Amino acid sequence: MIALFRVKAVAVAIACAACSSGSTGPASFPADAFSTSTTDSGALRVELRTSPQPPARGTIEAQFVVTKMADGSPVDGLTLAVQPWMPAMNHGAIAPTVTPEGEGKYLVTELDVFMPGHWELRTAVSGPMTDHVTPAFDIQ
Ligand SMILES: [Cu+2]
Repeated sequence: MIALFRVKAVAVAIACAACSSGSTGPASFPADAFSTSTTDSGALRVELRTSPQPPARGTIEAQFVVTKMADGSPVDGLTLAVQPWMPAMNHGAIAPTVTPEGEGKYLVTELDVFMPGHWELRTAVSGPMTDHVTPAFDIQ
């Protein structure tokens, strides 16, 4: 009976570890943005949050919050194509998956920043409007 209880306790501990890694459950993002960028046209403002934040080497998740520069209203219905890029080394990484979540939020998953250094998220905006934005960060 005691042995069975111990097995259950270990199983619960493993399940919790998986949750907090962010790889299997919904990512949680801090209240404060990691960075704020403006699209090339100047029409949109893009807040970047990452999980973990600050971003760490490996496969991470990110959230873009897109709002109109003019009035701060959220912009839904966009298609965001994110190309991770290391400008200093002239190479990229596999494009992550982008899932619209409403209220101007776009969830970026399977973002594989696999090398230390400076990374750009070269992002093409299409749909109701065409634009471009390049949030960036450094990976230790
Ligand atoms: Cu590199």
